[in-house]
Amino acid sequence: MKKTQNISAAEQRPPDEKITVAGQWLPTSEKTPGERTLMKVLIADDDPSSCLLLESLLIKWGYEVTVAHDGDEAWRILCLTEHPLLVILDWMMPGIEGPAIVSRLREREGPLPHYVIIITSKEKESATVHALNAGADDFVAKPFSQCELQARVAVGFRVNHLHMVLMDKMQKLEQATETISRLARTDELTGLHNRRSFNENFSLAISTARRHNVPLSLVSIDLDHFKRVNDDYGHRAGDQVLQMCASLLLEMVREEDIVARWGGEEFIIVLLYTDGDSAITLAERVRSRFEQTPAPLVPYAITASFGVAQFKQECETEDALLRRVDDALYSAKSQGRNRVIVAM
Ligand code: GH3
Ligand code: MG
Ligand code: MG
Repeated sequence: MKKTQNISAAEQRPPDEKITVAGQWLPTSEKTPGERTLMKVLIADDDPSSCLLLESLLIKWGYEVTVAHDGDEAWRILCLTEHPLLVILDWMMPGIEGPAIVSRLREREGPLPHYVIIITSKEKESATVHALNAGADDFVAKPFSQCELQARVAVGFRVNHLHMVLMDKMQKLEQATETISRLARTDELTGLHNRRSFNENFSLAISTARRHNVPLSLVSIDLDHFKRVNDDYGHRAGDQVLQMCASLLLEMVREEDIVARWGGEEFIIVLLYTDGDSAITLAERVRSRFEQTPAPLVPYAITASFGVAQFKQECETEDALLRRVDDALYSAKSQGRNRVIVAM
């Protein structure tokens, strides 16, 4: 004889889940704050006895109930910042009627939509159609079966729960995208803008300078004899020097200036609203600060060479400006390092 497996529903359940009083599958025995929010239900019904019955049933099933005795009161409650997302509305009430409340709700739904059950003694098929077309999620005719109503309210809870899970995942996805986007633009060692971010910001700054006819200058920086630091004191010492230089640069510029790691031991600063003379002053201040700041793990201060160039609005391309500032930097190197040279 074929052996049949007779497993009860309880045995089939995953071990870490349980059925709550609302008949819902929920992870673990404790509800999260979000799930507790979802257990809040608004009942709007002008018939006192029907209202009382609904309220006592829902409380018995584990929900937290708010009651409104007419449509206007229901709408006022639904306009409060913290209000139930599960809504049971009588069709005909003084003030705004059930279907009209649903229509209003649907017009202003946010990421967590309401689940609305319309409940009424109107039994015609057209009433169901009207309620659903107005935006209701479900329709229950009076007198209702308690089991059926419990199951239908539980569906509402489940749908709202799914919306909440989805919203949570979307928020996490947005945060992850933001983090990835930030990392893609940041130099890992120094936290400065990387080359990609520099390119974007540089182009934007050049456009602004052209459009508004405001000055823009570049300062290009290359640490002197940096290879020796690595060779003599190790790569870790070299990394720490780079981090120290980045911190000094950030300390010395304005918030709106763009400081980027151009590559290796080279940095570049975009100074919008800054003419060549002011850029020279800044470069000279930085040069002097580097010279006077003891480097970590290295027994001497690290110096740097600087090229400075002011953007020629009328005629210059981005590449031409970069070439000029680079040439100035090379001149600083060839003239003995630890100096600021202005581009021709
Ligand atoms: P100069 O004064 O002519 O600029 O000489 P330099 O030694 O600074 O220039 P060179 O181009 O010969 O060497 C640059 C060195 O920078 C070599 C490379 O190993 C080092 N470097 C580049 N990136 C990093 C980094 O991320 N960490 C460390 N520790 N060193 C780096
Ligand atoms: Mg270099
Ligand atoms: Mg160098």
